[in-house]
Amino acid sequence: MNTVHLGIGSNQGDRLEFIVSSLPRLARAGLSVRKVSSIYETEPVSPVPQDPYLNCALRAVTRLSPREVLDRCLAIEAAAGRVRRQDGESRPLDLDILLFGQSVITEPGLTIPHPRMTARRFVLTPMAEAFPGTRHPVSGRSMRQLLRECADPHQVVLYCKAPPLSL
Ligand code: PH2
Ligand code: MG
Ligand code: MG
Repeated sequence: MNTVHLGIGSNQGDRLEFIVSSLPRLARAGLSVRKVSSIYETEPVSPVPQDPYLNCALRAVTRLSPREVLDRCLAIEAAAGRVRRQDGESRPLDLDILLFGQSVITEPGLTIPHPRMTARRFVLTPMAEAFPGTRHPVSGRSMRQLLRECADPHQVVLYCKAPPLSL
């Protein structure tokens, strides 16, 4: 079994519902969700104006490979009505692989750890809350340390407690 950390985001439609309903879908896809952070409302990090996001992070265990996890995340995003036109645009659901154990992977379409996670407060705040001691495999720094060192000025505010894990 491998441990995977995902970041979840939504800034379209019923954001909370998109996030909460992705949890049983992940479970059915072979990702056994063990812990979910609180949900935060976050200022969009984007060159074009867009609506605020809800973001959270979770830990799951899985027998799937990193590529299989990616494919299943993309399928769940598509089922939520996500249409990919360009990078960084608004989306009902975004499921990003942040960490896959201590693996470092650079393949077409699949970069782990997520290349922008250490620069983003909307990723590090939920990660540091739920998984403070988890270490980044390249820098060796914990999520707590990375958040303390993060210079991202975009606002991140607690929105609601972790959704219940009825699995
Ligand atoms: N995702 C992006 C781009 N910008 N900003 C916030 N606040 N939250 C996100 O999840 C997010 C973003 C691309 O995936
Ligand atoms: Mg993303
Ligand atoms: Mg994504």
